Amino acid sequence: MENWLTKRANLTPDRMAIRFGETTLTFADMRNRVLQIAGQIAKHVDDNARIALITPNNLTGYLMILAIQQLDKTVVLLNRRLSPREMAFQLADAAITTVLQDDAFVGELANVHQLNFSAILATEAEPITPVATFELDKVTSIMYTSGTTGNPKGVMQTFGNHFYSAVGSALNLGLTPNDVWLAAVPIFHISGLSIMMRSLIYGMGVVLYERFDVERINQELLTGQATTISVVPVMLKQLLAQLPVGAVYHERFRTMLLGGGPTDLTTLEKATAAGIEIVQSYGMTETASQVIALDASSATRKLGSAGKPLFPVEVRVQKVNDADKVGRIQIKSPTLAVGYLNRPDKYAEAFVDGWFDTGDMGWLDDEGFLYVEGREGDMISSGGENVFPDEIESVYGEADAIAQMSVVGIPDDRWGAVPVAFVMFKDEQTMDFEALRNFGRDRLAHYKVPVRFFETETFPRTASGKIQRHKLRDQLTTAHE
Ligand code: S0N
Ligand code: AMP
Ligand code: MG
Ligand code: MG
Repeated sequence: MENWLTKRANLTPDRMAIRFGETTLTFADMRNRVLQIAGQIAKHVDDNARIALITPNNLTGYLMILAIQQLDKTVVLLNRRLSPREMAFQLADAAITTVLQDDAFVGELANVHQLNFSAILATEAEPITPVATFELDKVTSIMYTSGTTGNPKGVMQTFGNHFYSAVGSALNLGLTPNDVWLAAVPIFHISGLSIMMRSLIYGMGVVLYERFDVERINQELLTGQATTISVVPVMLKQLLAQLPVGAVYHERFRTMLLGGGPTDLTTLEKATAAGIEIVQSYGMTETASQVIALDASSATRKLGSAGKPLFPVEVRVQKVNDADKVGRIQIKSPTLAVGYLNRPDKYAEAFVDGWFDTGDMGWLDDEGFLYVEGREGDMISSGGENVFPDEIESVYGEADAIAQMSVVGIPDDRWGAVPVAFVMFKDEQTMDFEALRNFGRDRLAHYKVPVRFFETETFPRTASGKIQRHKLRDQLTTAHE
């Protein structure tokens, strides 16, 4: 396909492309800014450079992603909340040479050239020829995803993945020339990057938010400045909690796309009263965003369901026994990432008879609606960020005083769920709360650090010796800190 930015700037040059704070760019403006930045980046990197980006949702970071595309390079998007040590693994795994970073990022990263945005923007641009075509099989973005075991894996997303994802979304949600999508979900996650790609493909405006500023975002939606917003469940709850009594979102507002987890009846009813149509969805980094969606009209009748597969997508549930209700959720979709970087073995293992196994469990009702019943490995979703107990336990296993740790998720008013830890110390050794907390915060993204630690002398185990996390969770009422 022709370069999407070139194509878009030719088709609808005067349409709004992005608003960030006080700045608004049309698609023609955006192309000019992006080509300028691409020329500035080119001055600093050679043809063999492998680029990663660390940025919050700001205009420069957004344009940087588009500029890297213009240079025909793949971008590795780092979760800005990761610890430097977690980033170091991803940088080494992806053989990154150059990190383009927002000036607010202060971490020192070994073996890479760190370039601040301000330094790039102060450079005299080199003339560049933007790439002519966006080949659908070209890997354009890589995002790391953690799993139950082993190191995080780099998910390789192609232009074709993003294209089919945008088309599948539009065929479900519809599309009007006045659509504007508010992006407060991170552009380093597929929730946010997919909005950027839809914008180019649809010719749709984006309103970009750096912080999840609940009050201002509600104002945008009450006054119809955006027609669509992507949220995770905790964002939806906060928006509703801070809505003035009786306030109703503007009639131009069409859809709130909810991903990352389901919602409950009370929240749905509150949303309906505020004129908010919620489209619940299921998707993952590997599927380049939503692949299953539930319209607002079926939300009450199919409470707890994530919906039906989008037009380009097929879903099946693979059960161990025919009599089982729940099985493994498996997907076929042109949006499916083409591999895990350097891990063809892990990618191959994820397929069963040509179906991609998501690692999630669920069931299909007789009308084909999918219900997600949780994920293997007791994954915790804290504010839409995935937390894997095994990963936390393994990092704390490096502490001298710790003999054994087991992490479970507990409900939390602010984040939906948070990790807590049961810890067994070695003889005569111990660590207090501060020491345990700091040990984690030095090594892990802060949202992964257990919020409470319970000392224990034994762990409930299966006959084969595996710790039974569900029993630990049940014990929480009797445990002491
Ligand atoms: C909820 C968010 C916005 C909270 O961030 P906020 O309020 O900006 O926090 P900060 O000011 O940065 O930090 C303040 C303190 O809070 C801690 N903290 C931040 N986030 C979390 C968290 N999630 N859990 C626990 N603690 C957190 C900070 O660490 C800080 O504390 P200190 O100072 O001690 O460090 C933010 O978390 C957020 O943006 N969450 C959403 C992430 C997300 O988008 N997840 C989805 C990932 N999945 C996918 O992308 C696939 C599904 C998908 O594509 C999709 C998903 C949703 C909607 C649509 C789609 C789609 O299909 O298109
Ligand atoms: P990520 O790996 O960050 O892309 O997050 C994707 C994971 O979030 C999925 O594999 C699921 O475990 C979870 N998830 C996404 N959507 C839903 C949903 N609607 N209900 C339950 N879990 C979900
Ligand atoms: Mg350095
Ligand atoms: Mg994942």
